[in-house]
Amino acid sequence: MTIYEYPHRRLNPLTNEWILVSPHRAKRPWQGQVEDIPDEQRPTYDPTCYLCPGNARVGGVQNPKYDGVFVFDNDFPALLPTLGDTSHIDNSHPLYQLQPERGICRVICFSPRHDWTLAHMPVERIRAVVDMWGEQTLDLAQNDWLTYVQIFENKGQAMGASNPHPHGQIWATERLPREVSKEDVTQRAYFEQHGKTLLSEIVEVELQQQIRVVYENEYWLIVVPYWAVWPFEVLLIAKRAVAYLHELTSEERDGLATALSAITIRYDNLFRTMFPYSMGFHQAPVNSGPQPHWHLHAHFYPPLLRSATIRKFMVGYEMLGTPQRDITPESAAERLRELPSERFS
Ligand code: H2U
Ligand code: ZN
Repeated sequence: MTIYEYPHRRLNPLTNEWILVSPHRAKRPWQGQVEDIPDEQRPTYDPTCYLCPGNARVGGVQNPKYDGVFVFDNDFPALLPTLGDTSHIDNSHPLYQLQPERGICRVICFSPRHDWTLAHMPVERIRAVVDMWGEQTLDLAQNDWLTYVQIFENKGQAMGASNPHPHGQIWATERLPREVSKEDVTQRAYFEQHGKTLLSEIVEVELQQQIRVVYENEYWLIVVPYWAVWPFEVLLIAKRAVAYLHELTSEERDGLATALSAITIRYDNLFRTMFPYSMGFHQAPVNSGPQPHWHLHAHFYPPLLRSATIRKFMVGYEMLGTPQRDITPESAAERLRELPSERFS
């Protein structure tokens, strides 16, 4: 057996953290039953949904009868743009440190159609979402005290989404979030040493090796990263080393919409279900000077392992030791790559 079939560690160069791969465990009999859970039947409009056009939200504000993409300030924001009374802050003990954190939280409805997800949406409609993500980044960056615009989507109950209506969130913060901060350090170090972005090198190697490629078009590459933790985790990388969503050309935006459609459809086809995940973009910090080391990408973290109902839990050793996976990233990529490009129905 080669080392690829033996327990080994792999380095995530974006976070500089190791993960554990235990490929031999995947030899446990693959129950493999693809549970055929029929698509949950949802109406195109749900009068009780707080995100559907024309409906009242929890706080009482009424949504407009929007037709495309609709953004509003989160009625229950995790961050506030104003600073509270900071006079009681006592950071005199080095082990008890506190920083006030300001921010702005928004919700973005991808479509008026209650029954759709990105996997159902026509590419032109996804393109409108891509445009809005860019617009929101620029708009939020007008606040010079914000340094980061985090765009993300929680999809499906398994990932804690509060509502099936297709939507995502945007949290913009005064400081860099933890994951972004790790990627900032590693990408900067790589750029300083090699004069090109870390992810341009990854794109080059992945295109050469092909074994982890799930999908590719002229402008975007989707791979199961070498260091993936979640069974069907993917990384969506811009082929050009662009730093921000709003810097994408029109062709790159179309390419991104097509790539998002391609991966979400394959995900749904994998277990013939509305495939849950958390996804989000990592773009460069805003209001922070030139960022030549930053390379735009998105992470998809889906929890499912073997079927629509069997998920991977990040517990035990993962919480206390190191994240671990059974099936190799290469075999996950192969399965995803071979799925049909049209959504099952
Ligand atoms: P999630 O499904 O990812 O939790 O996102 C839904 C967000 O929508 C959540 O942050 C907000 C919640 O605070 N929300 C409103 O702002 N208004 C509402 O009427 C319902 C939900
Ligand atoms: Zn709805």
